[in-house]
Amino acid sequence: PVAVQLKDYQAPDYFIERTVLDFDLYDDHSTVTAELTVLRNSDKGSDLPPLVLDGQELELLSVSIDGQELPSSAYQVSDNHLTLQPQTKRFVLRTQVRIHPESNTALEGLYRSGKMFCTQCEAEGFRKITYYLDRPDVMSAFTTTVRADKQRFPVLLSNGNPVAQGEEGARHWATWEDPFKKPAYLFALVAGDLWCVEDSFTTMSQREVALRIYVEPENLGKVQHAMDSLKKSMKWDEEVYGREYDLDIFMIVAVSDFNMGAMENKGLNIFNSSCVLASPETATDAAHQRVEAVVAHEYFHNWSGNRVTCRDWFQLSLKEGFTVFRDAEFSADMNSRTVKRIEDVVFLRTNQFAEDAGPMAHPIRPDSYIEISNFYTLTVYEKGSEVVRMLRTLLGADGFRKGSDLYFERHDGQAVTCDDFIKAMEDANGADLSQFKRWYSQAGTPRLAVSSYYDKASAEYTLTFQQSCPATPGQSEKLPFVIPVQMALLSADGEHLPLQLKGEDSAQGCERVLAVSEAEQSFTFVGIEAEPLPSLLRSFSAPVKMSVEYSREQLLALMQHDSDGFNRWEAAQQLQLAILNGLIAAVQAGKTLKSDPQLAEVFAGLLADSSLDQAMLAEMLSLPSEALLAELAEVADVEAIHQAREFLRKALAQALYAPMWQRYQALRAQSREQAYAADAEQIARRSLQGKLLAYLMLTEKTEVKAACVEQFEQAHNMTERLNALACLVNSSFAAEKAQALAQFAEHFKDDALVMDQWFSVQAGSVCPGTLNQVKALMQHPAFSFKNPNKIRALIGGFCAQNPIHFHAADGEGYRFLADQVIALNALNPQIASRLLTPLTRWRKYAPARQAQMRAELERIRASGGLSKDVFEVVSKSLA
Ligand code: DPP
Ligand code: ZN
Repeated sequence: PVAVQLKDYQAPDYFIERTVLDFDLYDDHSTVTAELTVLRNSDKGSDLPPLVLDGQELELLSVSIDGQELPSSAYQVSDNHLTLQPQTKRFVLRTQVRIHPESNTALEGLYRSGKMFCTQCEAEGFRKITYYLDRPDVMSAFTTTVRADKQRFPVLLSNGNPVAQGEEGARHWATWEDPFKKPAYLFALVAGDLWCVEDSFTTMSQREVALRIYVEPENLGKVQHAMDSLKKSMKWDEEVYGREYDLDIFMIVAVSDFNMGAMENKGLNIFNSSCVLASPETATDAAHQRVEAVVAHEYFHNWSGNRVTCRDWFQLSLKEGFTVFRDAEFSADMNSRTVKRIEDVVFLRTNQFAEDAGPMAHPIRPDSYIEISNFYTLTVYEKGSEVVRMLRTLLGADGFRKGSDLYFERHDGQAVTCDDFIKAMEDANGADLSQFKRWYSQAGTPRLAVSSYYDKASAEYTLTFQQSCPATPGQSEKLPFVIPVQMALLSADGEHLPLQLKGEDSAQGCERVLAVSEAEQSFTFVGIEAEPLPSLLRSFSAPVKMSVEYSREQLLALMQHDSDGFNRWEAAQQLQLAILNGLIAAVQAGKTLKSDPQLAEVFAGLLADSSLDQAMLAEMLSLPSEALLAELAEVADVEAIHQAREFLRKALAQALYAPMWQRYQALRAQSREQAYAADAEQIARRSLQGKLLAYLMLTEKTEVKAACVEQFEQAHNMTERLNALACLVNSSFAAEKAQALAQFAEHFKDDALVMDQWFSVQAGSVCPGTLNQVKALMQHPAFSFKNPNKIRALIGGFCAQNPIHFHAADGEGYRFLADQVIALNALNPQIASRLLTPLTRWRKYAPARQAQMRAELERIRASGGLSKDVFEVVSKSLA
């Protein structure tokens, strides 16, 4: 396989003005007729080069131009292309192909999910449907007719508005027209026996939009939350970005077999059912919040992605980074802003920082790829969102809005680049972002070391920042980034001091943003009467690893007084990290572990503080995960990390038993009395309750066990039930564990999404024998190797969420993962490649583990018949 390079980009030789599609769907094959109005790209000359259409796994039945059937000598067909020689600069090309959705296990293009037909075309799935110029800078108006059996497929959907329908014996058809030009990756089709919940939304210009969420009939009771989320998203995008919806109808369809979370096809979003369906009895609070966020994300793409799309796939972060930022701000506005920020930063630090430090590291705008599906990454999405957030921090909320208005206005209907986005931000603000753009081209997580100097005599306080960035594949040297450091200075009694930089006439508020742009740079504040305590990188204003030497007393002061909620939490994290690192070192030195009374004291204070928001309290009581500790370590010592963290958890549970038990009981009592709502206050309460129960269960006290069983059996919602189940599964109470698992499976055996949770709870168990249990569960009737959600829940759950067992010293975990990747490679390359991630991190571990992990990567490489997806990840990991 060869790599595609950004520098080789060329505009297309031809455009497709109009696309008229006709689908005839049958159980053993389908035929697709495409009539493309093709036009020479006049910018590229008046000659007529060959027309090279993309196409894969298509059986070509006929080709004609302007109504004349072509003899087979007039075109060439290869594995990936149909090539022919145009005679005029504008013509209608008609092709007919036969395809096999019924045997499409890669879930790319047109495929069957259960009884229905559906599509997934991003990034390059459309070429598995018909011959086409399958690239995002070719935008076309689509008219689509779908024909199928009337009884079994009563609902026939495609993008845009419905314009005609009819019947032909046992079959029927429907025609849809999408007036907005779009690239083929936004095409969608659905046919099935679906029911819908209908609602409507009145836009800011008083247009009535019909909203429909289609599901299989048994799921009708689980769509209200998604519908509410959709209406909130539509309103939010009008208020915050001035963006109005444009078609008369907006549809969402829930599909059980889906490689990703969801897809923003114009007017017809197709969703993984896990990102639409939610009810109190079957979905946790986290699942409810995920539905809200993903519905918003896909809806927001209507502008950031669809109306303005990407010129080529190197620009993926143009739509994804921006849209993740938009959905994060939406979620922050709907829920607790600080908690949302904490969750996102924990996720970024644990997973994206690891990606940025590994063999697949790439800038948010990559320079090359072998398989674009491999670049739907945390870097492109989450770091991409952080880059957009930094722009807003640097330009201010108003400046950022001016920039986004200009971007949408200037580029509506176009396929553009990240440079165009930055240019709009520059032009709207008269700003120069040329150095800032290094965030788009340089990979790796920058390091920011901070030191301070206080001069009592002159009342000056100087902060000095030194930035650097480690080498990443293909990039040994990095130039300095622009790093916005949002900051404040606290006095000894917790006051936030006015901030006046040397040379300024007056102070400019008590919080400001320092733009660090040099390798080493100092900022001197004047009028500082006593040495202050700096609060830096507030709200995590840049995706960097910052190091500041804080004493424990200073961390405690920040925890108490910092007006930035994120930094209060961050101070607690830093304290916990310091203690955990001490314990890890003690394990490694073979010393007996001693508990540190300070953290218990701090936690006791937090528990006693009734003014503290419960969600914040839950976050502050959460120790850094084993995965985060591994990422932060030079060499990740899996066992030492696990032992140290478990020791600390138990020590805290014992030291704080009384206040935790009391608080837990009070929270549980409140839960019993109140009907479930997925609102911020209740979510906060259940989150804290869950944290406390997990600590309390470590004491193995009988009264806690009984409470846990009670919560498992009596809870009226999945959050409490699943929290209790997870506690039992990770405990040594074998009888209760077995009974709870059996009871749960019996009750929910027909609900696929709930069974996913049942699989993943067991896959994450710290108890001995988990790998064997996972292998046994692969034979469970509710498991399917063809369903991505099942693979993610059970196999992914074990390999990515269970470090102590995945990294078992005998190498069985690695062997297991390699076996699954080899088996999945032929079936579903995208999922196979994604599953591989934990093995790509081999450099993080000690030599013995490195050798075992590499050996498994090599075994995969040698297994033959590798998809481009798996080949790229394996070969880059071994390079
Ligand atoms: N574009 C999808 C998303 O919204 C992924 N296929 O992330
Ligand atoms: Zn997206």
